[in-house]
Amino acid sequence: MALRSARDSQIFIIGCGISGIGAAQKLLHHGFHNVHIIEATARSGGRIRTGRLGDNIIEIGANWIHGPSKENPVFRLACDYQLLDKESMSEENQAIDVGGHPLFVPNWFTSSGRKLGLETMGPVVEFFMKLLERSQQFHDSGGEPLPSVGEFVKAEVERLAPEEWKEDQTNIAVKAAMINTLLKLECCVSGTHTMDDVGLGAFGMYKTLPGLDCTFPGGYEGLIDHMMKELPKDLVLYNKPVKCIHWNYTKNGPSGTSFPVTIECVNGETFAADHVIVTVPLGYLKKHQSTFLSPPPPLHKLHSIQRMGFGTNNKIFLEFEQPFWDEDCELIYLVWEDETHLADVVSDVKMSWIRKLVGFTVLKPTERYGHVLCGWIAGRESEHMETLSEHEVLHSVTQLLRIFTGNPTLTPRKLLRSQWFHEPYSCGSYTYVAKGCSGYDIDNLAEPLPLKGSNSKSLQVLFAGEATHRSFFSTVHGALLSGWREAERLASHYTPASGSFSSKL
Ligand code: 6YU
Repeated sequence: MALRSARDSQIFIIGCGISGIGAAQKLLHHGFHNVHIIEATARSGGRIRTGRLGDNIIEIGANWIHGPSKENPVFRLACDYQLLDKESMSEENQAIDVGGHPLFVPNWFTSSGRKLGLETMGPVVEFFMKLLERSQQFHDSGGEPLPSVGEFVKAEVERLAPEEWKEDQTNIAVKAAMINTLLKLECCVSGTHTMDDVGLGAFGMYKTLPGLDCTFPGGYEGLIDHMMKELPKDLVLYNKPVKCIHWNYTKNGPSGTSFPVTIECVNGETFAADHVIVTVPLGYLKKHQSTFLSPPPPLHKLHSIQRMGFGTNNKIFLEFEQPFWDEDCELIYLVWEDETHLADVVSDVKMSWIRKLVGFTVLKPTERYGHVLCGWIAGRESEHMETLSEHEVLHSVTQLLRIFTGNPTLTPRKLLRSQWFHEPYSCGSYTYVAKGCSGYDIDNLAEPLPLKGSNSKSLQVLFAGEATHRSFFSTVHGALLSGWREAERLASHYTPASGSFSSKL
């Protein structure tokens, strides 16, 4: 019987996003030395991607550290690597708790070229935020009255608005249109086509951490660069899309060793492994569910892959000569005054996709960025936008802004947009808990193969990535923690007491 040390185990990680990099770091730390990452593209970072618009650094993928405080591992790493400015690291900043909705200073523009004042929008935003808070509470209390967040919010607006808005009967139609804008914004936050697809009972599963969301002055990818510097140079095999993971498939290696997993790449190369940690996005798994694993995963895992939500949220960056927004403005909302019927989707995606572009965040500080806006658009309208040329998108956005500002000559200088749905190794932006799903679906996604109780060698295929984190799905810190979790799972499998293992195990 050939004996190998646990530390000799051949471990492959599929995907060089932050979860894969985190898993590799932890495994090396535990003394495993045959660790490799196989990455489909030519770069590390996955959905953390920093780009440029002229001289400006822009984030094409992840933007903020959500909840930058001690409990957030991304914040801790960013502090260790000295990647944040002083204000973001201050105790004061860490103590602010906004429950995942930072209070940006807004400007509200409407489709008749009006700017709405605080007296109109303030109470509507407050009303809407209370409904969102109530939506989150069903996770603890149960008994949700409707299946989705969208249906609940719309029903409650219908029920409560007459009383809520009775003091100020002016602008009633605009207030309903503002609710639609806020729903469209939530589609961007949740990464979904419509809030009607987001499960009400599971909405509160997502947990926020204290700390006022902050950005990386030098770009999010700086974090990846620093993490990569701590890994051996030849650890990542780039440009090798994995086609299929054959598990429960014993292959004999040199000197009598046997491996239960074979990784087959698109280029025909194969790699024999004891363990594989899969970190590919849920969108990719959904698209390739029938071919990525052989044999296919058990039905309950497959059903959870199918049921869980993975949507698109894209950004459209615009640079201007001069700002048309107030100096202190951090977020621009667009309100279509004719959208008085409560809905967060457009009726004709091809003709009216631009209506889903909910607004813009203003890149700050101005001394660093000049006058750059980041537009947000989610859902199938966003996926359609990706199919248009940059010129067509620029034309539509320019027309839109001319209408909303009432300035017929307003012209952005430059545009750059993301296309996450058509990225072949992402197939969308991030995970949400869809209608009918619960925490068990996330547990099913994260469950290693073969299942417990099987006679085959255990922990052949493990699953990490943001979609597998029960309370921090859709975030960078959730992804990192999931990579660490799976590395720890392997490390504790080989406890010091069983420091060696046989090929029979
Ligand atoms: C965050 C933020 N943020 C905006 C946008 C996007 C995302 N996120 P990766 O995909 O990184 O890595 C997998 C690798 O696998 C990759 O390199 C592939 O090439 C490779 N691969 C795939 N197939 C392969 C194959 N066959 N073979 C080999 N390799 C293969 N998160 O914390 N702050 O501001 C944002 C945002 C536009 C697209 C974000 C944000 C999400 C993160 O980017 C994402 O979770 C992690 O980077 C994923 O890392 P990973 O390693 O798992 O995968 C109530 C409630 C609401 C719930 N949601 C509220 C939270 C809001 C989240 N908001 C995000 C918002 C923005 C703006």
